[in-house]
Amino acid sequence: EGVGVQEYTAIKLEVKEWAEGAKSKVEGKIPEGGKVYFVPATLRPETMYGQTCCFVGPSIKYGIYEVVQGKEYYFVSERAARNMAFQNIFPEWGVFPKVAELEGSDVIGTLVNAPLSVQKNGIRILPMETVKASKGTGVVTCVPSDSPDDYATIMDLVKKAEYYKIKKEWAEIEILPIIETPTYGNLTAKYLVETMKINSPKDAKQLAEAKDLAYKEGFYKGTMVYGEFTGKSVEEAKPLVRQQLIDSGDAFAYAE
Ligand code: A2H
Repeated sequence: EGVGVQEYTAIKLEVKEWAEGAKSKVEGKIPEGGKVYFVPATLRPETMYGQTCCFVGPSIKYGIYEVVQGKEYYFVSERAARNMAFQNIFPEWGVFPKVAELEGSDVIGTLVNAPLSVQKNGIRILPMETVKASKGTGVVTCVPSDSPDDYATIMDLVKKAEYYKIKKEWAEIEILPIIETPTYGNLTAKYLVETMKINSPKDAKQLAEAKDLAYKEGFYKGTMVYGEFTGKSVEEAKPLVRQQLIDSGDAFAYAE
């Protein structure tokens, strides 16, 4: 990854209903009125309108960490919680109080509210086997219009819903065009995955190439076709959407 600092936007997806497998591990750990958020780290805040689900690594260990006593809790990897504790995200420098421990597989099916997403009834937590424990928060929000990894994972989840023990309709959600690009149209990820004949989310080499193409085309040539900044270039819209999410309390800056 080189020597640079990666400036992520950490998005707060509030839990509305825990999956069965999570209930016993969360029960009694969060006081009445306490809110728990799944916190994906993204480099593409301007795409958040198109969130259709949120991914965790099924065998990754996560914690629920107390950020505001009795009130606000984040579901992230321990590594991310530690980093956040040195970025003034927790009240006490270097301290990240853990109230519960879960595996990704425990939370599959949990219903969360995703800021800006057109899915106003919420989106589901789903498994993504290629999530890296060593990057970001270990939580990845899914935008299948613009992320080839997300698109390939969704196609696989829909195809093998039974194997993944999920409801097909949790994954099979209409894909919203957010960004128009001259070369790939308005569903960049779908276009690239199909034309490059990527058949699996584990097709790492081709997905890395697709990700690179999608990112460059989107950032330098993309125009917003959804939301408040429709008509603006992605380059212009990105910091505006990010600031809006931060100002509304739905996101915060996270670096590593
Ligand atoms: B991005 P970089 Cl629309 N494991 O957000 C695997 N992938 C992870 C991750 C982890 N632990 N943490 C974050 N990511 C994903 C949106 C998006 C993203 C779009 C298009 C491209 C894209 C919606 N998913 O990423 O290695 C997150 O997905 C491709 C650049 O730090 C995050 O941004 O450069 C991105 O990878 C961070 O990747």
